[in-house]
Amino acid sequence: MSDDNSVRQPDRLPEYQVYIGLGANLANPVMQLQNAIAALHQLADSKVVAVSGFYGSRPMGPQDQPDYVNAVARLNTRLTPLALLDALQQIERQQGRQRKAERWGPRSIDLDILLYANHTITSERLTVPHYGLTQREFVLYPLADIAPALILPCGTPLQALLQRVPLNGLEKLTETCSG
Ligand code: ROI
Repeated sequence: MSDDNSVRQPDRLPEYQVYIGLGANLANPVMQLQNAIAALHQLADSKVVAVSGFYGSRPMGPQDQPDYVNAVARLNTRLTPLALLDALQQIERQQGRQRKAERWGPRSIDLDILLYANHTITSERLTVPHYGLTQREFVLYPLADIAPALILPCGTPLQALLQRVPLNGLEKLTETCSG
């Protein structure tokens, strides 16, 4: 019996552009980010197309923890938002991330979906754009490295947010890398 092509689901989802925030402040944070980027390069149905510079940042939240290293990566992906979230959480687990009771405590690696194309997602597991995106210098400045002309889904230009959010000691450690 031959397959009925007319009822098949499309083999491939459309490709979307997504931005992933990376942060770490334990167990050699620079290496944690490098390992996470290497893991992003291995993600199914996805391609890393740009990575911002690495930035040293002061901890947001409890101050009795080490400074962070932060960066942002741009991916083209055919993974759905939840499939992407699952994949990111798997990378976090592989890198020894332990979820502790303390909400804003130190972490070996944090991978957040900042933006998923122009979509707005509000579900139990996922809020996109990421709720901290508009206020966090350690997200906005790395994002501007690789997407200076970005307009958020709400219509606000990234450049307008940068005007409002001071550097707060943010320090560029390495250069941006594209391709
Ligand atoms: N603070 C900084 N500077 N960078 C982070 O990535 C970061 N991540 C967090 C909290 C604990 C909110 N603070 C942070 O999850």
